[in-house]
Amino acid sequence: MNQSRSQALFERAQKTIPGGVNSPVRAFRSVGGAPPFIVRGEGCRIWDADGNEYIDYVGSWGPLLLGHRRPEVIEALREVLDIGTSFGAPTEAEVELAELIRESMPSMEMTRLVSSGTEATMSALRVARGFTGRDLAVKFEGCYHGHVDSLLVKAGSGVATLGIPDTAGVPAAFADTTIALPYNSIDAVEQTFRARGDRIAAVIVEPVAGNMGCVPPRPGFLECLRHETEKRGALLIFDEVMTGFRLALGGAQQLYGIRPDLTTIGKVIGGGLPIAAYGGRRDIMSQVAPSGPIYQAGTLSGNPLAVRAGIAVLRRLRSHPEIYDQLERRTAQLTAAPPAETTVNRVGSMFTFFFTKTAVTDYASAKTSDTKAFAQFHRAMLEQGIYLAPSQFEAGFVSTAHTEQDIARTVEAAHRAFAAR
Ligand code: HOZ
Repeated sequence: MNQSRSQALFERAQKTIPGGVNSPVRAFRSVGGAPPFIVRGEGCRIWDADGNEYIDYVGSWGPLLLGHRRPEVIEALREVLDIGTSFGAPTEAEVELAELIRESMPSMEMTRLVSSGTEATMSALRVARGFTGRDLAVKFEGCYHGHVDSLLVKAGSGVATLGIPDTAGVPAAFADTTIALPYNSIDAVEQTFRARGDRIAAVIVEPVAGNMGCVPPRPGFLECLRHETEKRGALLIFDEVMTGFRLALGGAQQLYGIRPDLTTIGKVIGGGLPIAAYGGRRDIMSQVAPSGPIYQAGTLSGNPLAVRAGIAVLRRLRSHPEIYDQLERRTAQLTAAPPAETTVNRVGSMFTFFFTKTAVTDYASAKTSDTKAFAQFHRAMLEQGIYLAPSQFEAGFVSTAHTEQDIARTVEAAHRAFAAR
């Protein structure tokens, strides 16, 4: 496989960009080699600077549920280019998007648009603290909620991939406001609420974890979070940046029938443009400035390009509910026959092959994976034109653009890659 152009670009990039990338997870550190520098995408395919073609299961780390260059999204963007790309003033499209979000995810009675998932979780947490007058937040080990200072404690995603124990630059006082518990541990949650329930502002959780690989909630776990928070006057925040509109139109909260107080969304809602949002109960969101005292702002919040892309995606999803059955079938086909030495986790169109025989239910069990074996598998897949997230601690994503043939080709490649190890 020729990667000479990507190699050269990576070397050049490292002179002016830390690690040569604008987000650590892109660096291929845990699998080795230079990351392919991407020049183009179409449907479920991407091409790199050396002309290599890949079937893409990263999908820009989740946003591309409808694939690259979905015609409705491109058309919406073209329309915006004719009228102006940023005003820093309200537009009708923002109202339409907030209404579409509320219709799709009824717990989001009010929504504030922001530009990234990190902004959404940071803001939701601030709102929870402002609303409850309490400081502590419960999060779960291996979950990742963006690079919010206090939420980088025991975080998944790039923090897990790079094995960074305590992120430099996070003041101890901030980290001390976070209680990190094992994912799926009902006992730990109950015990923590018994001991400190009156000081906890919020529990923030990925209702299906995607940042330690894909880890579903065990039966009763989300229900326990709902029950304990309600009983103790804390807020339940579902971080649905990854799962929102992906697992169902109404996200994981629809799938599992739990109504959180606040929700963060991102990724799919932008169809590949930078947008995210937080929202939830009207009485809570009414406390956000200018209607209330909790301040949060953003020059590019509600940016017209991103908003119109979001409207195009939501309209498509709302008018084609069969999309979710298709995603379910395709991803089931992809994960149907995992080799004996792996454990596969899947929820809807999110999946991970863990290189361990242990059932993966939390961060500790995810870490039993043989990451060297994963790296070999990853390289073998890349060389066969299959582009997977370059880390054991990330989820894979199937899009509506993946055909049965694409999946069959991927399964064959996976069998060869497993056999070659
Ligand atoms: N949540 C994404 C990966 N798990 C973020 C992508 C990034 O960090 O660049």
